[in-house]
Amino acid sequence: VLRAVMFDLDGVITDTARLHFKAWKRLTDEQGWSFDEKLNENLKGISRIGSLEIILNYNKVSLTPEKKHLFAERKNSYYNELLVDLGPQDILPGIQELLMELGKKGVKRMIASASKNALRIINQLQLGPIPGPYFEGIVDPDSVTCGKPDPELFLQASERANVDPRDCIGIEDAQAGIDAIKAAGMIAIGVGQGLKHADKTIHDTRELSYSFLEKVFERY
Ligand code: G16
Ligand code: MG
Repeated sequence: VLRAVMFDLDGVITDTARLHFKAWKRLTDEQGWSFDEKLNENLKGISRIGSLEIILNYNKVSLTPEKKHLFAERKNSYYNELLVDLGPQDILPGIQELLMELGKKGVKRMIASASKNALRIINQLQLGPIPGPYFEGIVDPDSVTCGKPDPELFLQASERANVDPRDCIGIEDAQAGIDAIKAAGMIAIGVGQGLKHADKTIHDTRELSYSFLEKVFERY
């Protein structure tokens, strides 16, 4: 039976991908590195430092670990400036209703995000505290050695929820995330286009509901 749902944050609960894009764009413009929306797609679900490495590779730039750390920090300060205006109006449609419905049905709700800003974002969206009315738990990305597409983040989420991965659905907007969910042995729902290996793909978060998730779960 369906006992827990693992939520990705960026792209599923709120659309912060555009803010990540703006922050990376500011940094890369300053440095004269190329960066565009297409490359940004490859950064979805990837850690901050991993994202920087993808950008550096693309530009054939090599840096010392210290420099990398510095640039990653700078991107994060730009990103944090953009987060100031984020509020409940930025929760993607249908998500709050889904969270409430799952809570009533006794299905656990976990956050499985690669973002170190996840708690701040959840609080700004007024979906906190954790544990609280909307979420039972969250994985600390600092405690994860291998990021998405490795299953570790999702496996930690199921451990924390004390639920077998086979009784979980993961919801993701990134290919790395879908791959991570499948590697964890969970059912994967993809939000967006061109996602491979998802058990079900939707175009809009409005399509999500308890009965929809149950149907997807029963089918697999
Ligand atoms: C998110 C984004 C990624 C971002 C990563 C780390 O993951 O999709 O683009 O690079 O978090 O974010 P931060 O710099 O805030 O630690 P997710 O897993 O929520 O989609
Ligand atoms: Mg995401």
